Amino acid sequence: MTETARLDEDTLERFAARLHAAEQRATPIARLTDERAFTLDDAYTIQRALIGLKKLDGETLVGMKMGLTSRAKMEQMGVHVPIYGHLASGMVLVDGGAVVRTAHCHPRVEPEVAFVLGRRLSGRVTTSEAMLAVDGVCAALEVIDSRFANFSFTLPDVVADNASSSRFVLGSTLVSPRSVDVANLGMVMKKNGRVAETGSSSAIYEHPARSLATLAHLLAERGEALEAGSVVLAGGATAAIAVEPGDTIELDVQSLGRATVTVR
Ligand code: OOG
Ligand code: MG
Repeated sequence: MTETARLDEDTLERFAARLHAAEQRATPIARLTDERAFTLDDAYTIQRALIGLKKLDGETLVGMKMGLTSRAKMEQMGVHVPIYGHLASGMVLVDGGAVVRTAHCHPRVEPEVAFVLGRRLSGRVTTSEAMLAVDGVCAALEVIDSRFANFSFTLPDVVADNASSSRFVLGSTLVSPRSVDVANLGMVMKKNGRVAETGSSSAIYEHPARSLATLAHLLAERGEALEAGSVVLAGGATAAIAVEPGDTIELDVQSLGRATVTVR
């Protein structure tokens, strides 16, 4: 197999701008890899350039997310490597808040567990060291939206597209990690009052804290860290579900409480 060539500066910026425009217009585009193959490292460089464009729009960084950390998500998307993405201020929805369908290409919702960090977390930490940096744990719903047509992508595409990040809701109750063991909590996601998906927090990379520790490792490879106060989404525990205007999605996580999002 021949080695994939590095992208030049112009192409990196052009790809980031194309993703940014697709998101702003809520209009899907062809996969970037259809035009040029690129490495995972270049994909993360495009992701950072995309976040740079969001910052120019006035957004700030509020945290990070892990993605493709559960078997259900890997199977659904056909990509079997955990990835990470950036969470920006424009992605925050209040609990019970509404997603505007027309602002997205093809939104889907997935059940997650989120951490709020009390202090900085960096480097090759163990799962228990990672948990020591956590101040609060809560139920979370992530609204993902691929900027690629048919929600179809390869690993470098989805990384460049900021891991399909779009919106997220944190449950109103923040629980101390000292008072609950997050290893194996039951999770039930309902759509319009009916059970849509059920699972366990153990599906998230075997343990949500392992997902957090892995995120710290991955960031350290690029000389970065998780800052105090950051929100971290550990990853979807089940497959994501498509949503349409009028839908209400509720997630209950055992011992953590509920998070709700509506679509209009
Ligand atoms: C990629 C994002 C995956 C998760 O929690 O697994 C993700 C996608 O499914 O489009 O956020
Ligand atoms: Mg997710």
